[in-house]
Amino acid sequence: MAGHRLVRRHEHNPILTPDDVPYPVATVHNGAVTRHNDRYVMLFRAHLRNGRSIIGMAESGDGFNFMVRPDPWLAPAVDGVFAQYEAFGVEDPRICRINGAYYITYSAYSAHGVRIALARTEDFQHIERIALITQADYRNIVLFPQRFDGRYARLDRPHTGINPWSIWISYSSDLIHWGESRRLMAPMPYHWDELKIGPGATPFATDRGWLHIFHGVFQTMSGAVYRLGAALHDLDDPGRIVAVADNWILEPEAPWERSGYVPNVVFCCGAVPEADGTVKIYWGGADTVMCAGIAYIDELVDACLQRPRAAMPGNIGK
Ligand code: BMA
Repeated sequence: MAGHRLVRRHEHNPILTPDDVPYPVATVHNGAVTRHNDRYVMLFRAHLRNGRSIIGMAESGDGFNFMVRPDPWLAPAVDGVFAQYEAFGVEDPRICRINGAYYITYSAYSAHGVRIALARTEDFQHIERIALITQADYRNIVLFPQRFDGRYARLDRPHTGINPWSIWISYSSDLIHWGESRRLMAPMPYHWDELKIGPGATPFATDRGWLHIFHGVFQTMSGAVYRLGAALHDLDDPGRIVAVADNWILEPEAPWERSGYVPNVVFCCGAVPEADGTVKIYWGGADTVMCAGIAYIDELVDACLQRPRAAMPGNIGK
């Protein structure tokens, strides 16, 4: 269908810009969103004007019109082990609701590299930092919102110098100690995601599997292009991939996605499935603004099932 887009952009994109933030920031991007008490809560990343990031919070009644809280929600810790590992900033949060509490995984940057920290809140007022749950160098961790055979599962993205950056799965009985890690999905050579892929939004359940919106990167002569893709994981065993959509589901098209702090980037940290069969998808545009759109969940599932590609393309392991 001419002009058909799986993800329909909201008419008032960008839904947040640095001007909407009541403290000085250069960007407002890579926001995670969840529903809390019939409202939508967004935790976003913002670059301060020294180039380091904090996490801010915004709230909305309809999931599109957000008001930003007057102060940052999470700034680098000033004491203890977190201070040592967050000194360069906190980035790219994801939110996962488990048993009535919200667990936030975010990137902690420091001279030691980038690792993932886990925090917990029940009301978005009080934040408890729990633990650093990876060593360096990891980014982009999404938790599944339930246990599988008694164990939590996460998708993660270690950095690697040998094979292209890929999506792995790891398991834990307490959300703190993780293991049994296994590589699950790899970039497809000469494809839109050939340089690297990484977890995006917290996966949500559909009748055909967990739907996971991830990002993929392609290197061009004028820099990298970040797009979004979709994958389905088995409902009972998220370590089994049902299908990965061959085509991307969203690419930088709007002016604020094509130019900004980092050009040609759509980067997703959150999606909220709705009872009417749609999902609200949130992404950072050019690492500068927040954008939103909706998709029909069935269409995303069909994109995976009807035109799948290998999860682990052939040249892996050479
Ligand atoms: C990644 C991360 C993201 C960012 C993206 C595009 O490596 O730094 O936070 O959105 O690059 O610049």
